Amino acid sequence: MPGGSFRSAAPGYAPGGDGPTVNTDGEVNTDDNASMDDEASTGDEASTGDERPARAGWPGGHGVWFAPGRANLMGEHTDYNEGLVLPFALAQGVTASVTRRDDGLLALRSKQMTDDVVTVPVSGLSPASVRGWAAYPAGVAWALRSEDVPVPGATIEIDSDLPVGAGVSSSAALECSVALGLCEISGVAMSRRALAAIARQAENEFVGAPTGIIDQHASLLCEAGHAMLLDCATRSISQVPFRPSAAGIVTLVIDTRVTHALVSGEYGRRRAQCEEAARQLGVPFLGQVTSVAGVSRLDDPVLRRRARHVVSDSARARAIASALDSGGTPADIYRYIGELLAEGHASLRDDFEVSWPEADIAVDAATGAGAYGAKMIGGGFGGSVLALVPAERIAAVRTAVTEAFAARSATPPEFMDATPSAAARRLA
Ligand code: GAF
Repeated sequence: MPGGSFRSAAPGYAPGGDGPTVNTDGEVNTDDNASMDDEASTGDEASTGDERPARAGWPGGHGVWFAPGRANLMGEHTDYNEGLVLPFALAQGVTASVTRRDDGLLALRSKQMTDDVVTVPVSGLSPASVRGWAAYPAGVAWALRSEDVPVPGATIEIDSDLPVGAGVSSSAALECSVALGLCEISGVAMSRRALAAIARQAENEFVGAPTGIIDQHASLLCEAGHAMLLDCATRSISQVPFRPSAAGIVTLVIDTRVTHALVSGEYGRRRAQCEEAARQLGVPFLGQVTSVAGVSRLDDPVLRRRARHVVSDSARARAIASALDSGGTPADIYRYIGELLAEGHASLRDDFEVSWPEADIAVDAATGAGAYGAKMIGGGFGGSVLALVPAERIAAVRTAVTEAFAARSATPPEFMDATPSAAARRLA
């Protein structure tokens, strides 16, 4: 098969196969591009080629930080199962303008929520003490303080070009932009991995959404022109070259306009089912099951399907990373990845049961109009679909999806180019 070595990694779903090398120390190690220096900390030294040194503390007390959203090529609901994920950062994201203040107050404003200005004393923050969008930045301040970071008062002004509840990780982008800013005005340098943990802690414990680690890691650690294979058990990262536009391919996000909420019960129920499946299989996490055959011992058909999704999606993530790293012919590689996207979507729809009608419509319409493949991204029950589309089919795909939605009287979808972009950074 032309460019065919990557195919060997896919069938059989055996994580641990011949994917890109993963360094167990958690360092990036696979390709010719500079890796994210995890010890370089919070500021402007991200993967953008900006060589200025990290600053632990900024006497000026004001700055602007940007953190991107993400799309996930493969590995949905595998993060909290300690499996593999393969996200890439978007060009779109959240900007946080952070100004230190001396009165101990945290004032939170958003250009997208102008009627919801929140002002709270930083010292009075406790889980669930702030609700709505402001809980995310407030939660970050709380989580930093719980790690003994002396977060002062601050005025934080948010702007975003990410749709909320669309499965592109607007919450993590909000958390991560604020985390970078608060750390720096507090005079503390933290590694990006530590910041990802802080941001996740804010989401889990302050907001109350029982999410995994993919979104915060993607926002803080992805690299431009790459997808990031993250082993959620070891936290090892491999940056895999991913430049679809160089191969004449568009990565298109189709926002189905059905919004989701991760604090709602279904996400937590899936997580509990996975934990129960792992318990019955005698492993701490499903990510430790290395082949789909390994889940057949589960008697309960629902638990068996949930586990099969987790194991097979991890394997697909590794297979896609291997394909991208294979040096094969781009058309072959992307056609193959498209097949895996289709498999991944079917698995999320039928085994994990987190898809929703508009996502299935978008996947079918996009594929029917010439996309190599498409799948839902994010937690499910609403949000977006990611499609890999040959550039010459992009207009046809958009039209087909729009018409399919109109035929079912669904809210018209919105489209977003998903260009693999750089991680969070200081803008000013
Ligand atoms: C959401 C969660 F926040 C992630 O942790 C992850 O589980 C994802 O859904 C599904 O892959 O984005």
